[in-house]
Amino acid sequence: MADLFDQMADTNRDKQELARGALCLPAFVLDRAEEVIAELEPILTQAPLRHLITPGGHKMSVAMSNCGELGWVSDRGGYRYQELDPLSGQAWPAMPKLFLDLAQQVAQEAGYKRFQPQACLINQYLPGSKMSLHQDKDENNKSAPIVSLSFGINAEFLFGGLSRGSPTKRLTLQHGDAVVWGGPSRFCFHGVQPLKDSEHSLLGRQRINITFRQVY
Ligand code: MD3
Ligand code: FE
Repeated sequence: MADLFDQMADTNRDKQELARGALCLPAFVLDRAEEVIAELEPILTQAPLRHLITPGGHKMSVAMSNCGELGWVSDRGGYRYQELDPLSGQAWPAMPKLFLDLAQQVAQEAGYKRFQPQACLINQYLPGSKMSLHQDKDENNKSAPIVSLSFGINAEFLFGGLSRGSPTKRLTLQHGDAVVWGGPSRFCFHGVQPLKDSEHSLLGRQRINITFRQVY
């Protein structure tokens, strides 16, 4: 029963600065969610979601794919951005204009006027999937922000400071939420708690997070 409330878009949450440079825009892309989800279908047919292997040899519980000129990948050799999907040997699917428009609108809200992401990483969480505390450091451009859009069931997001041991704060990311991570927050440690089972009316029992990255 709680699920029915969980998946309801809570549009009364306020825009808030989570940390210096980190702006949360609740429900900012809610009215475009169905279009975003429709755009994902052909992308994920061409470049299917897959569980990448970390450099340490662990299989990630989050399934990933990409669209755009560059895609983020991980294997025994390390983390990197590359032009070709290692599964197909082909270029990643193009980034839909809608995705770029939304990412730039979100960045603009936080004062970034020239956000030009080359990569869009698509993360799929099923119940139990998690992402351990980490920093995003694989982008050559260290001044551009990262924009994140969440869809489907709620996630408990954790973010800390610039060292792994800094205290962490929690935030529920809901369907349609946007967050921009720039300035001093760009290198904050962050992660996602194991996804609690629930059901969303558009996406079923999953969460999709898409992040936009200006690699160079
Ligand atoms: C804070 N993804 O793909 S999105 C990732 O929900 C990643 O799938 C999470 O962390 C997810 O690397 C979190 C929000 C996010 C994205 C990038 C950040 C928060 C961030 C970069 C710096 C600080
Ligand atoms: Fe991250």
